Amino acid sequence: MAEHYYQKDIETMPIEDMKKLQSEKLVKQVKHVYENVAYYRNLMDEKGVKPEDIHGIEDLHKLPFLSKADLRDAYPYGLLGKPLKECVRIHSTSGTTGRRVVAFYTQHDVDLWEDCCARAIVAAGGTDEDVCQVAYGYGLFTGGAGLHGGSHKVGCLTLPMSSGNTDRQIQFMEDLGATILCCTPSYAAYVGESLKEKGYKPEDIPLKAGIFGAEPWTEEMRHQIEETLGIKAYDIYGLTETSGPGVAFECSEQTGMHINEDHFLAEIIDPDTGEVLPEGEKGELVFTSLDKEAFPLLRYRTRDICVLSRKKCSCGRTLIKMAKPMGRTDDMLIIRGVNVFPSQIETVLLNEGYQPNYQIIVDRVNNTDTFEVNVEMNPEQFTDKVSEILGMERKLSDAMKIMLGINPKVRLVAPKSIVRSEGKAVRVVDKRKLV
Ligand code: DLL
Repeated sequence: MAEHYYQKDIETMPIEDMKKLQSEKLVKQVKHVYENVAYYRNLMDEKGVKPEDIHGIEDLHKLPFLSKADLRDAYPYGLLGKPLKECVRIHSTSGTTGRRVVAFYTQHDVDLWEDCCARAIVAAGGTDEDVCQVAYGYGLFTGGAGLHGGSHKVGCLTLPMSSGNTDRQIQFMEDLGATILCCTPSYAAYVGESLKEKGYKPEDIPLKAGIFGAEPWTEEMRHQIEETLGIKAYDIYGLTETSGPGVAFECSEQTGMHINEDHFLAEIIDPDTGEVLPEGEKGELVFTSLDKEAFPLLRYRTRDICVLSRKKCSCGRTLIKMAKPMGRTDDMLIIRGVNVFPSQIETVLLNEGYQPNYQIIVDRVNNTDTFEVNVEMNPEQFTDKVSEILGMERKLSDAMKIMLGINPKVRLVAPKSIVRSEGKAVRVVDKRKLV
């Protein structure tokens, strides 16, 4: 199959030209941020760096990092690069005020984000002849809106399904002839299993490709999804802080994701020292958004562990590639595509009058994440009446759903029954083998 591109000039640009473009954009962006974002200006002043010190990407290392802690300090408007009047959208991750990321977009930012997603769809073989079923969540989560916008740009007939209601997904898929499915890999696997259970064979549905991301997934899972759905499964990466999906996307070679480096400049650093590591070394992925206006994060530490590679790609794209993320430097879990921090569970427990004695147990059964939280009752809460316990469990699970966006199965256990560890408490038992 001949390779197609959404923005060929950019996607196949000679590397030296790309570096020149990045340098020009970086100089402008640093000036924009220094002049408009007091929070980052202070960080630059503290480090003794002025916009005039940044002549190109070779000076990137002089700039200070931003981390999730900075997002917390600056919440909600402290990192805004444009007046709110010029912003047209927000997206957000779940969480308490401290953990919640609220990203702002101008129309220009939405446009460039949708271009990135359009590049991913075209790289997966999408054209204006395709029917693109978007089964990522719509709403504050970036998955639905991002792929939806990209699908429009490519000119696909877009099915804005959002996540869940698998019977309806399958019915639309069949009746409207969806050819591209966009959702989390675990949901794709679940849809595949459901189709199989209903007696469908891969050739009974016209799907040809899937664009799956937002959570870690293995090569084994890719093969399984490709087999059950009869498609080619492409990875897509992104995070709310940088816009959402489409920061990087897979091509036909399926050996890592091309980073849209005309918009997002990537570095790998040693997470302990902050030192920039040479290409090919494993470390923390850091992104600088080169032309976003409203939420222009410079040197943002993603906490994702990754490797970059400039090896020539058979698809003809020259954009640098990132490997599948290989873990995180913090304790964030991704459960059914939703980011979960143990501290969020702790906050709910304290709000609901429990002690923070709990254990999170995550597993993957039939390609779907299971999510259980065992919580100790206080001696004064202790009861052996089953109906009371069930009511208390439901109340806690509902409170967690409000905080996280997903419902864990909460199990109340007797006081002092969760094993105490002598060192760090073992808060999370993750039985999935994702990397
Ligand atoms: O997950 C954006 C997204 C939506 C990406 C749809 C792809 C598809 P957040 O909820 O902010 O944004 O979560 C970002 O998810 O730092 C990674 O740890 C993880 N992640 C995202 N894509 C992948 C992937 C969206 N393809 C966090 N493989 C990131 C592994 C991924 N991890």
